[in-house]
Amino acid sequence: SGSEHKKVRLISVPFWLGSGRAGTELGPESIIKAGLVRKIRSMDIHLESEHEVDCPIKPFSQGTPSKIKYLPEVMEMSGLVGEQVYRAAINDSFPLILGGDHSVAIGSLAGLTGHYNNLGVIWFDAHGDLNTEETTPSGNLHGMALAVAIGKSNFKLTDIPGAGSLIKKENIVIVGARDLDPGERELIRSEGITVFSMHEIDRMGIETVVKKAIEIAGNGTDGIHLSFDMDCLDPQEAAGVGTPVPGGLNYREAHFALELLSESQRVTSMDIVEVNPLLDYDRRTARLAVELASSLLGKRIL
Ligand code: 5AB
Ligand code: MN
Ligand code: MN
Ligand code: MN
Repeated sequence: SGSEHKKVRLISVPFWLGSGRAGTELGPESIIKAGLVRKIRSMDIHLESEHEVDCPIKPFSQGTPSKIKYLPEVMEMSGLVGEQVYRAAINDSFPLILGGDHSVAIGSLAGLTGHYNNLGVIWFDAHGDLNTEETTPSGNLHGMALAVAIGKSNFKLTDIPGAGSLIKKENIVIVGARDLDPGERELIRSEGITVFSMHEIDRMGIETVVKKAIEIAGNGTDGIHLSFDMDCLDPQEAAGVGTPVPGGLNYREAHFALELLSESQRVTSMDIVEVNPLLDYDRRTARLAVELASSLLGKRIL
């Protein structure tokens, strides 16, 4: 296994209900239109299949008012995504999951933990996605996905049928953070979660940060999932995301990070999430998503 898999399975998840803002359900189609399939086919990779998950697009949980928005829909989506991701993983294919908002990663991790005994996670994001039911300022599940994964919220990864164990906090690494809520900061401190914020990237450089991230997520694990929220990038590079935050990764840092991850041959799956085509007027964010995915899958300049 490793990132230079011969076989890739593309799993599209047109879903927005975890973000409370429509648009990301158009993400997979937009990334494919920007050339993802063409690009993968031009590389030395077998694109085994493309699968679109039939997830809820219209809310069905209205009338059950709760602080957390669309929990039943997110749970249904996660079960369906998990099934597809699990099937790809047991077939030794590299699951490439196209979101959708970042709650889609709950589905990816459900499927992956069904297959891997001990999965590490590298989470590129401007945000921590570590809110719980108690700390969320928005009620949006995409801001809780990592807390769900490590079992710190009431809703847990293991509530999804087919999920294996929770992700160990020792094996998760957040890269690119610059907008954390007070409750997230508190959780990071109390749980000792590794965060390489933009401050650490400025200080140490992206190469050192990525190498350390691979060490931590790879320590004693049998796979590393890369969850890539496009808002980790600076809004000048990727304006087409729902929650842009200034001061993010630049074009070259992002490319180099994914080339290093590819070289490591440790990454066994990837999600690309939070592309919102309604805000991506020139499709530049979708095109950048294509480039970054191909770097991770082994594209090189020479
Ligand atoms: B994303 C915020 N922390 O919880 C919250 O894009 C934003 O998946 C979450 O990183 C952003 O609502 C979630 C304020
Ligand atoms: Mn493998
Ligand atoms: Mn996120
Ligand atoms: Mn984010």
